[in-house]
Amino acid sequence: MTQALIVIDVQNDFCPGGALAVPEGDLIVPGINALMTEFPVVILTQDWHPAGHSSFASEHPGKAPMEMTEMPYGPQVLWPDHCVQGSIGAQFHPDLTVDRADLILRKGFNRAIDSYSAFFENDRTTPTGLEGYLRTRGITRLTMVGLATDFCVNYSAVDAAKLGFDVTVRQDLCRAIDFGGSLAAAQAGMAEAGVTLA
Ligand code: VGL
Ligand code: ZN
Repeated sequence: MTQALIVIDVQNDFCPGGALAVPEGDLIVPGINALMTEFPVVILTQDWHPAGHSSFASEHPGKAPMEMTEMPYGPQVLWPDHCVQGSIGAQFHPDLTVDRADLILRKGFNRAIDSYSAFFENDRTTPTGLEGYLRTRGITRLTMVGLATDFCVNYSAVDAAKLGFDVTVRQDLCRAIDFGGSLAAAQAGMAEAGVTLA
């Protein structure tokens, strides 16, 4: 039974000073680096949007960041422009140990569909390929850390649990955006899906 550590979106734009800064997002970096040494497999995810991505409020006249819109696939939060492909903001936090990663999985590159989860885009059907990668390597247990607890960590953890993986989220090594009760809702949703909240 092989275990993997999945480090979600520890990128400059999600850290203080970034375009979509998560409070204390940078504080988890040393602990994540330390935890990497305990896992045989480390996977990093990277939010990786083309300029003009449909999740950016700037693409929706009259809309401001953190407002909702209706996409063909359902309701979608509109975000400030962030993690644009090739930008400094899309790079990993400079102190994150990236050399330990076997795989760097990019997501959100489809202009028309956002992708919070490392497994499926926000239409909930388009796969990223991560499930196949994990299964073909015989990986059954996942520990997740990173940013943000209530969006990309939450969606990734719930999808993984629904796919049958044994999932633990280390909340001490995550930080949340937490607006409109999103953190409490995410915690309830993860628990309901069978995710272990540690
Ligand atoms: C994320 C909002 C938009 C995340 C990514 O990594 O949690 N949140 N894109
Ligand atoms: Zn994004």
